[in-house]
Amino acid sequence: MSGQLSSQSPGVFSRRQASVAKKLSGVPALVFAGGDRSRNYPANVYPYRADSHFLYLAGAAIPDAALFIDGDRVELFMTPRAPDDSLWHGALPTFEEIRIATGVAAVRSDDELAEVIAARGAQNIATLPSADPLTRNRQCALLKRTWSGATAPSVTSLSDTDLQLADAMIEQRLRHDDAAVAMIERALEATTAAHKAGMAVSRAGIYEHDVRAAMERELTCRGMTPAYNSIITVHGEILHNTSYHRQLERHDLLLADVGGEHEGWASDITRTWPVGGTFSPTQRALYEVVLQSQLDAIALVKPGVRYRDVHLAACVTLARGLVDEGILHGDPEGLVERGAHALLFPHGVGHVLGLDVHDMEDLGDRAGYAPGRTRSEQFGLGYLRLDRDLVAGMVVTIEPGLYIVPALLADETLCGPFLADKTLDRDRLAQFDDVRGIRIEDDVLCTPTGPQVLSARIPKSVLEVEAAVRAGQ
Ligand SMILES: [Mn+2]
Repeated sequence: MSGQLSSQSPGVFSRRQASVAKKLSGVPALVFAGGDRSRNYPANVYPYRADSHFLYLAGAAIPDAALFIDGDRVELFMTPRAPDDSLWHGALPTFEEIRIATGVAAVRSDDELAEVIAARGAQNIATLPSADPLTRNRQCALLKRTWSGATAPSVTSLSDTDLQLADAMIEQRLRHDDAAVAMIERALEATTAAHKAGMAVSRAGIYEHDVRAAMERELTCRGMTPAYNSIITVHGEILHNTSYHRQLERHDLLLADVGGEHEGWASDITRTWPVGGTFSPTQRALYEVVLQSQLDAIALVKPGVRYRDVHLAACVTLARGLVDEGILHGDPEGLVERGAHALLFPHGVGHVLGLDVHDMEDLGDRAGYAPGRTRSEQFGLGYLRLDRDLVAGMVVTIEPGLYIVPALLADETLCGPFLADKTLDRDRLAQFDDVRGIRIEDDVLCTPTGPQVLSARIPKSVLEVEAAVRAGQ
């Protein structure tokens, strides 16, 4: 983020603080910002990114700061400036400037934090384990906890008061306020430019990293960073492919999953386009199958609808398309019940989006799954990250895909039953050998009247995508 403080009105943060404080009903809570992390030696650090719960409540990127919520009073504790700080970092905001921008009652030196904790009793204070191991050690020391290990402890190891804080944050952050939606929309303006630039620059002979440079340039020149490691690859069937060394060929499809982050708020968009500017008949056929699946899923987004049903609807449309193409045989609903579609569409249709790309995944399925709901054990459905009933103000991604993964299709355990009864026609599938991976992803706001596609300006139909690629050739 630009500077340490948010560009948003302080009222945004004081309202959020008051709302979370109310949900805590008097339980004191500490929310840590997290610290710098070293890349290789202590003075060479990764770009600083504050913890998302802290950013949500304070909008400020201040390493090692902590918010203390006690009743309806919220204070911010941070390291006081040293005289030589301005030598390395320039002029920094004063405590009073930070107090005003973050909407808190007071900003205090973190020298005083131990005393404040002692006064309330460390065991009475709710907190959430930081994703940053150094901060977690500090939390443990200050609050007399025993979390250990390299990764954040699972929510099952949290105390009842910690869980009360977790649930307050979940309830608050699942339903975005207008300020949050505005920030996601800002991020999407840059992301829209990035995808158009990526399409326009694509041609045979250049490399994946050339497309990456063109796309991330659009984020950088708007003062943003990528919200996650960009995926830009002609091997879209490798779901988390973050290598960029391959050369583009004329008949390749290029899959780009790239989203900008604005003051911590994320966007998350995938498009797939033909490097040469024209889909082949086989590429086009499967692209249309994924697109129809995505459109059918988006149309279902409205309050009260169970997200798992959105996922299953996307699966049924996809299975129907694959039946029409002769790749699967059977009735689409039955195919989805048996999980046959998952051989080609193995992941969930999306997730919640906010400050985190997978919002609040630091809290595990407690955020993504409604109480009483748990992950399916079926291959495919088990990867679904969200199983809640949608509410107005939620932003979800809708991102079905189709992947031809040789290792999955050769796996006897997964494919055996579908080959034995001729559900899957591998010979027919082999005719689509110029397709490896296709995914189409939009960010969708759930409104009282239905879906609002926040990323609607990014080319998506076959004709729009082809025109956007050809525009640069
Ligand atoms: Mn996504």
